[in-house]
Parts: sequence; C-alpha cells; structure tokens
Amino acid sequence: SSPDSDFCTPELEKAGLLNKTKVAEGGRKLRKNWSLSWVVLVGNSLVFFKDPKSQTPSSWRPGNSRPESSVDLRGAQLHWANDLSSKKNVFKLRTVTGNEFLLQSDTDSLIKEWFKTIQSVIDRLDRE
Ligand code: I3S
Repeated sequence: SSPDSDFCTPELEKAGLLNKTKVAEGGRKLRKNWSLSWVVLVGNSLVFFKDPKSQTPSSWRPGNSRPESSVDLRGAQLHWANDLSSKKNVFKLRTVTGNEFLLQSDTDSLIKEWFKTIQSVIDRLDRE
C-alpha cells in the first residue's frame, strides 16, 4: 500500500451483491440461512450490509450505513465449496476465529472476480 493509504481511508477494493450465509461461529456449526447481502471489501476487511432492497420500510435507516457484520481477512482461508451447497459458484471463507461464511452468485464471472480479489487481500496480509 502507498504511504498515504496508511493515514487515510483504507482502499476500497470491491463492492457488490452476493448471496451469503454464515455456517459456523467460533468453530461451532450453524444452520444455513441464505440472504442477499451487500458485500464491501475494504482494507483488510470484508464488510456485510443488509440488502437495501430486502429491507422493510420499518427496518430502513438513514444512510443505511450500519454494517451487519465485518470479517478480518488476516489469516483467513478461502476455498471453492460446491460440495457444501446445491447452489452453483459457492466458496467458503474461514476466519482465524473459526467463523465460516458461504458466498455465492449465479454469475460465474462475478464470483470468480470476488474469489480472486479476496484471495489477493489474504495473500497480501500473509506477506506482511
Ligand atoms: O446444507 P443444507 O442443510 O441442505 O442447506 C439447506 C438448508 O439450510 C435449507 O434450509 P432449511 O432446511 O433449514 O429450511 C436452505 O433453505 C437451503 O438453501 C440450504 O441448501 P443450499 O443447497 O441452498 O445451500
């Protein structure tokens, strides 16, 4: 990263809509609950927001800027995981704390780009 980016806003790598479900919390398996999520890759984190379109008027908040959750990519592992779902184009992200997420898109090119970009951030953090 450039010297400036250490002092300014972390670099926005990628943002878009993906299907998401958490499948483990601290190594403990969770029941799947797929939902469309607005996913933002910024700095060393993957940040999840609720899909604005899926929100009811009562759940809407000004700016809609409150993240649902955030994942630290340092030491994380990424694997294609088509065996873990009947959906196509599924990959699994596992954090060092044992949280596991499945991410999915029906669009091949889109999910490949996400995989590549997240992996490149993980690789960069591994080298630091
Ligand atoms: O791996 P599973 O258990 O077959 O995952 C499916 C279930 O989680 C299902 O919900 P319930 O059985 O809890 O009602 C979901 O609706 C499905 O989407 C899950 O399977 P896929 O293959 O879509 O990941």
